[in-house]
Amino acid sequence: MNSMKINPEVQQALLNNKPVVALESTIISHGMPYPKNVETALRVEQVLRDHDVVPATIGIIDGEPIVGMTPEEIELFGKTKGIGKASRRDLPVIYAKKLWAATTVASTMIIAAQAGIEVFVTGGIGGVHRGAQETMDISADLQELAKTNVTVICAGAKAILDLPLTLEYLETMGVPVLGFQTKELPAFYTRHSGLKVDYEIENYQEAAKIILEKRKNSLLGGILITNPIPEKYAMDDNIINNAIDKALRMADEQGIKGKDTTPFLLKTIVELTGGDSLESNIQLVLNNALVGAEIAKEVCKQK
Ligand code: PSU
Ligand code: MN
Repeated sequence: MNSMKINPEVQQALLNNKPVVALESTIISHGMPYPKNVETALRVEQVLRDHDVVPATIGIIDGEPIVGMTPEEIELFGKTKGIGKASRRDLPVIYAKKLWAATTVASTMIIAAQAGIEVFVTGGIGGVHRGAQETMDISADLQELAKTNVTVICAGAKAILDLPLTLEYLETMGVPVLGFQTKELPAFYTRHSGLKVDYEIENYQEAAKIILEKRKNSLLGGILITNPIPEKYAMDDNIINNAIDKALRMADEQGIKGKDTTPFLLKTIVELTGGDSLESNIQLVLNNALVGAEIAKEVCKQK
């Protein structure tokens, strides 16, 4: 296999069954504007450290996966224009051409699993896009959850996606969708989608038990744990839904397609909400880090 650069602190933790949480870099390079992207990435790492968990931000530099980027590398990923967005299909090309690339949920899962990291914290996952009946735009994140052994903690999926179809797809793919202290699938910027998750989990211990049962019984694939944004940071339903509808119309008019769709929608929604959606986005990621840290610790404890 390709060589991989595992940060010594991460390596040490993994060897000693100490908790490590993986973090993605597409959220840095393509999910938020500079400098908030870098600030947020470093704050998320600090939340993990404050809970005695080692952060491992993942990205690709000169064709080599980095597991545990340095603050300097995070800064570069946040401000350098032209860093690509690599999902599963891009990896062999990025490796062969020795390119830099930010990793999506799918490719971060692949690299995390290769490094031996079970828990991965992010904001939102990709899913089935609205209109996918025509466009076939379904994020590779969903297929990855079906086959790669990593638990992803997110704030649900954004309403830029078709949430009912995203849940159907995950069901077909055999991915457990769990609600952390909720029965309802959270919708990223808001706590409510009107859709049910498969199961509610009540605490960290229960989450770790489910993860370990899945591994013990060789039930391949990921687990999706959805954690609602704290009420005080949630957006007003009308405001966010209007912004989402408008952003979707703009994407359509401007012919935005493929891997550009998600970054375009996120950026446009930030503009349309005067930055409010960015603040919600930051807060929900920090909140996911809290929950992810405790779950990672429980997994180590119960192992
Ligand atoms: N959702 C967000 N912020 C993000 C992404 C999703 O709120 O930055 C990124 C993640 O890296 C995710 C990717 O894996 O977008 C999905 O892109 P696509 O829909 O092209 O698969
Ligand atoms: Mn897509």
